[in-house]
Amino acid sequence: MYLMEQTMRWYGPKDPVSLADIRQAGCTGVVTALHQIPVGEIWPIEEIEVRKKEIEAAGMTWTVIESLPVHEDIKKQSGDYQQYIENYKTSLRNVAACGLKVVTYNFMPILDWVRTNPFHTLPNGSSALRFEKAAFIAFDLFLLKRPNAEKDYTGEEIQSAELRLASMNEAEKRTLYNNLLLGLPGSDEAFTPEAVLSALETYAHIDAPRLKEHLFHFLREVVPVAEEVGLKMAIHPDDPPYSVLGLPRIVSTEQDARELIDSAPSPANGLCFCTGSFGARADNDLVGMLQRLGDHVHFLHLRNTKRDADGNFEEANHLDGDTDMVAVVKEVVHLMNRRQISLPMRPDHGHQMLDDLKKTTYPGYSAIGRLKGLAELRGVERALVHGITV
Ligand code: DNO
Repeated sequence: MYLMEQTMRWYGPKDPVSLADIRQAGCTGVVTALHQIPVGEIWPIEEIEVRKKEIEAAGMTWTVIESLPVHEDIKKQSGDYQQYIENYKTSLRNVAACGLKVVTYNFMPILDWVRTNPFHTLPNGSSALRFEKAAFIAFDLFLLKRPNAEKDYTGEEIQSAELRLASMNEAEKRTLYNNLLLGLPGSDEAFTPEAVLSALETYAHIDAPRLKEHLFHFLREVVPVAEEVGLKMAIHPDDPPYSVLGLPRIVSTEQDARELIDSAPSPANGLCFCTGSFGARADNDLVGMLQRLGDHVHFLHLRNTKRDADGNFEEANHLDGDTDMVAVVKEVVHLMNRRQISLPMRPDHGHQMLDDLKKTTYPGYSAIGRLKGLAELRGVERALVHGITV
């Protein structure tokens, strides 16, 4: 029987969650990146080796790279994008030379994941990441003041956003602002409003079909290199899986995933199957996606979300929420045993709870909540493998 390889994300030596913590959680693998290298620059073999040895000295292996980020110029096909693609290829060759196997990346313009509140207190006192639609629209229209933003919303949505803004005091507005401009995970930088507006402006002429063409071009360039050196590319879906701030988002549905795989057919061209991101859309059938696209799944992010009728969602316990996680894990077990491989998984995010409520960690990446999620997920898997499906 093939079981999932248990891993956790580690943000490197500055992460308050240590490699020893990750090992004690029961992980054999670590998911990390060379966060110190500016996006677009080549990852040198020496630095990859240093990080790899550090993880091995802690008794684990560096299983997956998350992320080898794609430079904005590649997404826009502007500036030096051809050079950045060449650099990307060199980095792929370097990580493969060091024995790494899976590379996660995303193609979301400017912003990665977006939440309105990374510290939403749940009834039991723990805290979860939450996306509140009215607050997000209030931010877009009245705090960021994105030109023409009102065209992206219905009259009803604008009205709810006005009411939501009126309910906030100045401190709450500032907090909302800062939450939304937290920046990419792994970076401490926040974007200034001017920087966001001018970055958004650079995408004014890029709609979804055009961004797809840019992604497909990138894949046609890098996938053959990945295949040659024995790497699997795993694209992370959009989070949330729809357009934000007027930006196109093109990895949100099964159709999107199918198109990107077909654009550069190869076993090396695949997905990071993030149940939390795909699952935030009611029209994504996660089990069906695993059945139909399973050969291209190279890495799993297991996480659950709970949506409501107003378009809000929050991160639920790993086994609760809208995704039937037991059904997903069952399908993953079938998939791994059909393919005769063990897929790396990580419990994606976790509630901030217990002692972690006093600590500052990367939002979503405290130790105890992730450990709880991991323990529940491996329990489900073990029970399924033993044929106990009460
Ligand atoms: C959020 C993460 C994402 C992911 C990137 C991959 O918690 O799942 O930030 O790492 O999108 O490139």
